[in-house]
Amino acid sequence: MPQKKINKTEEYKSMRSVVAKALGEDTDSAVVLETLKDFRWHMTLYHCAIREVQTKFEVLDEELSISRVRNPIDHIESRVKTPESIIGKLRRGGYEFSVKSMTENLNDIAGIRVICQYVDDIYTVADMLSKQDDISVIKVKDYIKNSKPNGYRSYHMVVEVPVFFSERKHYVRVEVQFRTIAMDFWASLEHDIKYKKEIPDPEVLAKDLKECADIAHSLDARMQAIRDRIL
Ligand code: 0O2
Repeated sequence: MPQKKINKTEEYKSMRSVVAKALGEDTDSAVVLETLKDFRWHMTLYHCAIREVQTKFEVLDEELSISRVRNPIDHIESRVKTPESIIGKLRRGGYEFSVKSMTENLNDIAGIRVICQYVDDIYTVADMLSKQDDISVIKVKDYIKNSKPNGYRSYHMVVEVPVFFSERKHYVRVEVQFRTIAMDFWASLEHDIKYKKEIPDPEVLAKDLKECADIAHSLDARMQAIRDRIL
């Protein structure tokens, strides 16, 4: 999920046509312009919320690097979902497209991925974040303890964080995915394959991927055990 520099004019034009299409209206219609204004404001909120949560992780990583003499977080990635992807996910869930519907029904418009070295680091960092008094944990899905049938492992947390503006503060939801390097390696390949149209022998591939997920899981466990022996 690397953040890339975006041309603001191009971004505005593209957002306007995507919103108009979703509403079934002309790009100049009043309802499109009004929705667009609100939509853009919310996108700003999501970007700001990501910055706040990312800073929290960077601070925790610094703190733990002193007490543990190593950094538990390998790296952090983030992204705000694109308008197309927001509209697509609302449709798939059977929801209408409106700014209210998107803020109420989607938890992962702002997403942060925290890649840790070891499984224990995931639980330590997640626990430290959830104890911060300006963070509310909305939902947790532990796909490490309960992996998905395809082999997917990750620890998902939806948090709500306050974003302060001059007039008032806004509470914004951010989805955090915690993974080890091995889990992330697997998930990236599986994600790429999911979007491929023509896959030869899909059953064989799914079986191979599941086996790789189990190997990655056992590698994580062994690496953790070695690490624990030398501490
Ligand atoms: P993308 O392109 O990564 O953004 P929720 O409404 O939160 O309860 P949801 O959204 O299905 O339900 O949440 P869940 O199950 O926590 O999974 C959301 C995200 O986790 C996905 O986002 C993926 O990023 C990741 N994920 C979940 N399952 C898998 C999987 O089997 N393989 C891989 N590679 N990633 C997975 P998106 O929006 O689907 O995709």
